[in-house]
Amino acid sequence: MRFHTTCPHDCPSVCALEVERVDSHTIGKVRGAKAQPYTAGVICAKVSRYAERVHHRDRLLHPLKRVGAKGVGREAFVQIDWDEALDIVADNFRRVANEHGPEAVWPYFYAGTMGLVQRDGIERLRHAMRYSRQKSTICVTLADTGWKAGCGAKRGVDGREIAETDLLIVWGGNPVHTQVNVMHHYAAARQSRGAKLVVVDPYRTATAEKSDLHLMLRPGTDGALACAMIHVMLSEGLADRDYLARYTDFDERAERHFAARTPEWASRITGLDAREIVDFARWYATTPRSFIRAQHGFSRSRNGAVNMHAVSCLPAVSGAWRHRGGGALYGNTSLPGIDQTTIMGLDVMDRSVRALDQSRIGPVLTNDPADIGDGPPVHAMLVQNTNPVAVAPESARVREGFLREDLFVCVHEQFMTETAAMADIVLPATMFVEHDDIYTASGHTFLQLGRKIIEPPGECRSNHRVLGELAARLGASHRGFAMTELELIDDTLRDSGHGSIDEAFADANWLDCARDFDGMHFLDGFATRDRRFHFRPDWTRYDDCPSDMPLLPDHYDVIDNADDEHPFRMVTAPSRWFLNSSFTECDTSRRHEREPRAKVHPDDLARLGVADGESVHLGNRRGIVTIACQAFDGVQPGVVIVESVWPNRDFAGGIGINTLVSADAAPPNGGAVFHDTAVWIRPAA
Ligand SMILES: Nc1nc2c(c(=O)[nH]1)N[C@H]1C(S)=C(S)[C@@H](COP(=O)(O)OP(=O)(O)OC[C@H]3O[C@@H](n4cnc5c(=O)[nH]c(N)nc54)[C@H](O)[C@@H]3O)O[C@H]1N2
Ligand SMILES: Nc1nc2c(c(=O)[nH]1)N[C@H]1C(S)=C(S)[C@@H](COP(=O)(O)OP(=O)(O)OC[C@H]3O[C@@H](n4cnc5c(=O)[nH]c(N)nc54)[C@H](O)[C@@H]3O)O[C@H]1N2
Ligand code: SF4
Ligand SMILES: [Mo]
Repeated sequence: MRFHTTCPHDCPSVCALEVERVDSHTIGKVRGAKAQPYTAGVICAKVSRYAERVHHRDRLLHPLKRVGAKGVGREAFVQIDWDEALDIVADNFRRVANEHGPEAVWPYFYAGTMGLVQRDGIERLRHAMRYSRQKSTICVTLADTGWKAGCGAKRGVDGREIAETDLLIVWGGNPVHTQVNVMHHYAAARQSRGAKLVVVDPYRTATAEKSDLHLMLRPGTDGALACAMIHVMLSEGLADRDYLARYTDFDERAERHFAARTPEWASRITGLDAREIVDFARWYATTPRSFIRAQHGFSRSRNGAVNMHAVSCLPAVSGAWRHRGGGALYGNTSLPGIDQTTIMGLDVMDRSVRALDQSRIGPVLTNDPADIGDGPPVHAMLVQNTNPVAVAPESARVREGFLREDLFVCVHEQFMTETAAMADIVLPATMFVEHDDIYTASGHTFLQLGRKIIEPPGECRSNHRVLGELAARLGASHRGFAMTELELIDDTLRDSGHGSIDEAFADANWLDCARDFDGMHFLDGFATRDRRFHFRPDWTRYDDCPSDMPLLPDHYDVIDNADDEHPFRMVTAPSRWFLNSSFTECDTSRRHEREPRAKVHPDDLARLGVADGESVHLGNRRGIVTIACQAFDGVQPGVVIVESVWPNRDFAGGIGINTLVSADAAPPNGGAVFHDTAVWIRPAA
């Protein structure tokens, strides 16, 4: 039997799947569902082998209590039963709240599953108990802030229109690794219309290898490139002046501003040739059907919000928004308009409760005054759907924090991750084929269902069930805890105007929430108050907006620039066979990725006196990481690429790459800066 469901991973593609059920406890093949119009049967290689992950020998099957040292692994734990495990968690949360106040408890989560019920339900427990809030900044905050600054909402052109473009520009993303469907639609455009592909990326990615033009700029300099392109369009009469006047706030001041942002100026900042910038700007401006697929990578810098906004200005200058196959897409997550009040318990949230920054978990757990202030240190945590010991910035501090003896931690997980190994109690979690959920998507317009297909192995329980059991023990009251997953989904769909589950998904396992052409292209107005696109964003609406934020798109020079001591700029881009730290437990993925590697320009290696394949130290004031280097001429000299996220334990001494990444919160609204790190390189010998 084959069942329709949805890939739960933290990936813009959110592919519609068909999963074969062998028996009530076993899945077989996982394929893409051909009939879903965007994902159209295409899925990545990782997920097509998903039976390997579901039926993995290392899956956690029973609740565990730690009796040995923190951070050791499975051998430090003994098996206990569910009631005992949940009682211990509830007792500790109650004890900590009594001694230090409820803000000393910090439920911590992210998007290991993107299902709204299983991912966000932890918020309901948090709000009902007045535990510390989480400001979720590790992934989309910078890009969201930058995109909304101009367009007003997280939506854009329908991804299906990539198949109808003449020029696809993949900006700061590597869809061959991170969202395969972009490439599938592009292949259709190439075949039917001879469409071309341009990639803007600091290194020659697998996507760049398929491109007609690769603009290999320095990391964190996209604002300069975009401004110079605007300069060329304005000064050469290639701008759509009628569009600018009708749909944007473009004015004299903006005109003067861009007049000073010349290709020569941008060349010095980006390391690109001025000629290359001019040629690309002309090509872009003279191709009505030009589609910018703005991804996340170029926003993961201290100036990432400004850079995302600068890039989002391009189709407003060229007028590409007017045309089918033209415009831009960063994400379409807001389209289904989901009301998550019941799932997240927003009706009982108290905004006066402190919010701690997810990406600063290292500083938070080591009691940095900048984060903790006058409040209580964090003394208890429940962690779901995330592996911060591997994925969060400043790993050394994250580790130091989790090692605190006065911190009680419960981790609900599918595997003994490096974070789970730090826990006092580990609870075994279901996978998506073992529970019910609904999914929105950033890369497309569909709301999709994922029903339970098989029984969970061992004693695994869903996030929703665990939260309900904890709520009962802690006395957290909210109607959401009394509902089943399917009831919550049904209720949420009705609250969001989509009818019941059966109504919403009467025809298929997916519901198209796309607007009409004018809506998707903002031709009926942008989502801003005056319905215009804003070249002049209001950054000051964010509390942490510094006074030097540029008023118009620019190169905002707050990045971790190279200097004499740290001559290299490091980007930790996603690898193909891992998804963040997920799949690092799977043999097939590990075999393909082989080992952590630093891609360094051959001229740099020669200067360092290091041969291809030798070990080097990468370092800065946060630590030193040992890693094999690979001679690679697909970067500018002075740039180093480390595809991620390998667990710390795969590096010498257990010191992984995020040791070097800063936990600085990027302006104006926070956000982690994974691709903005200055480092030195030295031979390891
Ligand atoms: N295989 C695989 N798929 C994934 C993931 C994974 O780890 N592996 N992660 C998932 C998640 S959580 C997310 S959020 C998405 C992210 O996927 P994307 O939206 O593709 O974004 P990133 O992966 O952060 O970055 C991708 C590219 O940005 C480039 N980049 C870095 N800095 C700059 C810059 O300053 N300017 C420009 N122009 N480019 C820059 C990097 O070199 C990299 O090639 O992918 C998801 N899918
Ligand atoms: N160096 C570097 N670091 C990065 C990035 C980078 O580009 N470079 N990217 C960053 C980005 S964009 C992101 S989004 C973060 C993501 O980082 P994480 O949110 O930590 O993502 P994963 O590493 O995939 O870990 C998700 C975990 O959730 C568990 N899980 C999955 N489903 C369920 C479930 O239903 N219930 C429970 N209880 N657990 C579940 C999985 O087993 C897995 O261990 O990483 C960031 N870290
Ligand atoms: S491409 Fe992304 S959404 Fe699609 S199957 Fe792979 S991980 Fe899942
Ligand atoms: Mo992410």
